[in-house]
Amino acid sequence: IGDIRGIIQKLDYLVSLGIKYVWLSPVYASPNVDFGYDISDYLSINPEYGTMADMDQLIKEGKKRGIHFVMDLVMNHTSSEHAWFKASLDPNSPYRDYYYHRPGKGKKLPNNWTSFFGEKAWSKNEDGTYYLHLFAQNQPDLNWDHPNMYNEFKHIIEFWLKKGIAGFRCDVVNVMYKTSLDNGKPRLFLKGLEKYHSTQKNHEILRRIRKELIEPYGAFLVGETVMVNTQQANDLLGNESEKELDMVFGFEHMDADQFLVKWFKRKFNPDKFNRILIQWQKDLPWNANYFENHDQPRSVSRYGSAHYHKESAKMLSTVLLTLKGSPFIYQGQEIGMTNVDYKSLDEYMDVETKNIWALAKKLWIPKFYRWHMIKTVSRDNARSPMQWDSMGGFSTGKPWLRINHNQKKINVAIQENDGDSILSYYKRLIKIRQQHPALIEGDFVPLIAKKGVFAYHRVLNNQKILVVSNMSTKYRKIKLNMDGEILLQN
Ligand code: TEU
Repeated sequence: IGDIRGIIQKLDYLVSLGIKYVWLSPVYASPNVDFGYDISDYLSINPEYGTMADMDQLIKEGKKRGIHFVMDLVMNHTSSEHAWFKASLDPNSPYRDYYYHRPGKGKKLPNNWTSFFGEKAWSKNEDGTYYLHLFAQNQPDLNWDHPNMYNEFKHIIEFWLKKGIAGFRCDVVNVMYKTSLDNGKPRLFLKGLEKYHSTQKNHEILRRIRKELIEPYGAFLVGETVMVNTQQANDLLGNESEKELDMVFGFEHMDADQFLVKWFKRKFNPDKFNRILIQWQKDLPWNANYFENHDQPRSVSRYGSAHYHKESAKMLSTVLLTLKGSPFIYQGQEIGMTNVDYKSLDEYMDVETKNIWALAKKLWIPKFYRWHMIKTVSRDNARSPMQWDSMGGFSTGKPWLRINHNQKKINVAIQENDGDSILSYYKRLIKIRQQHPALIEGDFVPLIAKKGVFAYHRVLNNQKILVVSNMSTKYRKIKLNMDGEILLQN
């Protein structure tokens, strides 16, 4: 499954790649309904992954090698197995209002909200009342109006910062505070959104966390901010006197290959993708740049071409690592791992994938199209195990999710011995980035975003770096002044 001792074993690999920070998806105790995003105890490690002693050792071994850890912090919801939730099932418990328990309205649910995973946002308690969950049924939402909530998380945040972690990636951080539980306006999906999306109180909570808990430790926060434009993203960064997050993960560029919702894919539109990237580059002082994470399909399958697997993986990495901001590389991206080749629904583990399959069936979406949706969009595309070598590379045991059959061709062992591999390219690119201040602090000056060609300068004092990429599958001619030295090409 890839446990903490396994990460310790691979720290030197991360060093060879040039990695400085590692964001761990949640490793806390969890029944794993949503693979760690349903936390049952924030102060302990999931025994499947190891012990707290392993975690301490990981942090220590990382430090020796100049690698810092970022923990995932889920403040919007807990697991329904968390002690708070279990206690809250008793109406007289002091924990009752840690969550939103409400009676139904006659035969109806307390309101018309729908969840991120396509279901109704309420589920029934044994006593006939309902509880709110914006994600899976086993992920009840916390009530941030409760006077204890801040202190509960203060305790958790300080516990981890004292261990020496560098900061937090904050899960769905702009939907935590609900202004009311009134019915939401008519919307195709996520009914109720306007009652909790980036609310004023949410900003206040984040500013307080930042000032009182994060700043004293010199730590940082990168927020997963759902459905924000650049204006709203900037608001979540705050300003000099009242800072909030250090960086945000926006989603707008993830829309360049979809209609309305992610489950309806259309042909990738590179010009749209690049225009959105340009806008975020211009409007934000610093970006959290990513093309992949544990919720998104693999970028080389999504934006690249199977015919030009190697070239497109290298091209995408070049853009990712030369935009202004902090580049986030998702495990396996550095070897060009692709979407998985699962053949039937039972090979998938993801709760969202299963919910959407069921919902699509209810909506009479034909099976061939449901299958197409899952194949191209399922989060398990990114979650199949890291391809260390042609055997899988973990152990002789059965992995929690099947390894992609292309592991024989795409794996670390092969690429480490090939100077022309995607992995070798990443290594060179990261070095170049570290050696050229223009690629870090330099201004971003867009030049072309047309017909799949993306070109820009990064400029600092008299250092000027030109980045040109071709996201189409055709030859393209461009007119640009290109005198100078070639740093890297694919
Ligand atoms: O994701 C929240 C989110 O809005 C989406 O990216 C989501 O995963 C889904 O794809 C919406 O269709 C975060 C985590 O990254 C995700 O893994 C968790 O499942 C979710 O929050 C709940 O904690």
